[in-house]
Amino acid sequence: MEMTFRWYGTGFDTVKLKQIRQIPGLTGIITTLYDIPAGELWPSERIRAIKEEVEAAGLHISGIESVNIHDSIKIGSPDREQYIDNYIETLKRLGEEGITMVCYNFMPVFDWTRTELARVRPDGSTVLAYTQKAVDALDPEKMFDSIAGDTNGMVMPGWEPERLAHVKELFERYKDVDDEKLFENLKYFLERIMPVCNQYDIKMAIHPDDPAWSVFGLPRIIINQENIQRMMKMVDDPHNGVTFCSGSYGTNPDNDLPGMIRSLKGRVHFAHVRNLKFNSRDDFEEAAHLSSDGSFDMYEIVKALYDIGFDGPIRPDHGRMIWDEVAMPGYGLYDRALGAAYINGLWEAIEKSSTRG
Ligand SMILES: [Mn+2]
Repeated sequence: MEMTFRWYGTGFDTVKLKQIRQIPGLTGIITTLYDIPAGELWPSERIRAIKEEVEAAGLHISGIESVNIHDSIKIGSPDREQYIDNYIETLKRLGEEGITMVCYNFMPVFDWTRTELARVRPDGSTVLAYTQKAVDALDPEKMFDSIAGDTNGMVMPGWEPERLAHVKELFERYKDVDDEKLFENLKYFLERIMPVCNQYDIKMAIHPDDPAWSVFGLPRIIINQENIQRMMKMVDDPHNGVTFCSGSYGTNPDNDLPGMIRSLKGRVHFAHVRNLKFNSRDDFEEAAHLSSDGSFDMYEIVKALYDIGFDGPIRPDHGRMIWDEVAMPGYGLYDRALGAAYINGLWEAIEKSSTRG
């Protein structure tokens, strides 16, 4: 594995590359062109510029999170062709710059969903949290307004105000899209992009839906082992792979996280490792990465990645807001740096105990 860190780019992220460079054992950056709307072509010069900026800081780009998928591709409307063509051309331009891991998701309308962005934990840190009750009581059109006040002035990934101004129309466009249709549209998209992925050896890594069930009646398919195996088989190419995100699959306590990882040997191209604390089945909050702070056995998760020979980028995921940091919720420097150090420690211990017998 290679330890990496998500960075939104100069002007969008409060964290600086020179700070990331000082996290021990961390060499890779996961980034994106944050201001380019889903569906638009990525300019080659912008790709080159961000690559040079990252390399000038003594790091390198290990992958993109994300190249977002236009709603027309997920809905399967006739205008999807132009957006798929753009996607293919963007992948080609990334491949030409030697960037060969691309994370994306296939969630309708909303990206990840949380009902609180700053729940206070007993130690005074604040975290993202989810309560089903709050979602059930909410009008989806108000979802954006309900969290907008908590973002520390930052635009949250997947929650761009321009797009969400049209939530009502979007819901209307998705009204005939059920799970089967969404699978079909995903298959169509993957089949169209596989040739360019093979040409440049680009590994596509689908991010799970978060939370891993339907919200607001919208279909959600990347939620469990059965569905993800169906997806791997329907386009059976090693370039069709996954981002294994423990915090997203783990929102459903029925998901056996280490077992899922083992079932995906050879198809895990990117790993997000984080912990959640369940207060009840319908209420969870994000925790420190350490096993004892949450509900997951982080050792077993990292061990499963080690055992399948995972050699892709791994990153700490959402961190708590600690030490008075002001940053995009989940994406401060301090707690994610602690997370990276902890995962590195687990990995070293697992590796040494395996090889020293
Ligand atoms: Mn994730």
